[in-house]
Amino acid sequence: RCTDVSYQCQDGKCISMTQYCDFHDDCDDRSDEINCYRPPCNMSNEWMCSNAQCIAIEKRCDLLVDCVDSSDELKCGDWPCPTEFLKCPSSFCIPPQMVCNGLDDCLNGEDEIDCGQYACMIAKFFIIIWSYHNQQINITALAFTSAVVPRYVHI
Ligand SMILES: [Ca+2]
Ligand SMILES: [Ca+2]
Ligand SMILES: [Ca+2]
Repeated sequence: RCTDVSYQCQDGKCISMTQYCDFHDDCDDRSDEINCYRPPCNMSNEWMCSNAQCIAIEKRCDLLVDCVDSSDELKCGDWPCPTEFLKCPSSFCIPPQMVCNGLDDCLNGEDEIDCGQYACMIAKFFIIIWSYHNQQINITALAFTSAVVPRYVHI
């Protein structure tokens, strides 16, 4: 009854083949998500969602929903962040570019506390800008300048 490019649910409904085993329930009886082959996640750089979907490990607790079932953003309190990421107290992991960027990303803005920014000239027209947060240094920009920047300046 379904066309060649569609999948027939056990109750007879036709869905697109692209909806078969895509982690969303498309058949009313959910038969498109039963008996799917789910390859195991690569545990060295992936995390397995509750629905067996694999996502990159940095996407766990990063405030954006990546698992279809949202399980990557649940139970973040004890999740240790990857190196480079800042852990908000008992909460999410903040990527380095969001630390000390002037916007509160942790619930109480802990990622914007104890920040500093420095610049130094590396060539006649280039300056490098970096920031620190609790002694963790992040290079934030390599900028073009015509201004005279002393070798090392707090900005
Ligand atoms: Ca589906
Ligand atoms: Ca996520
Ligand atoms: Ca921030």
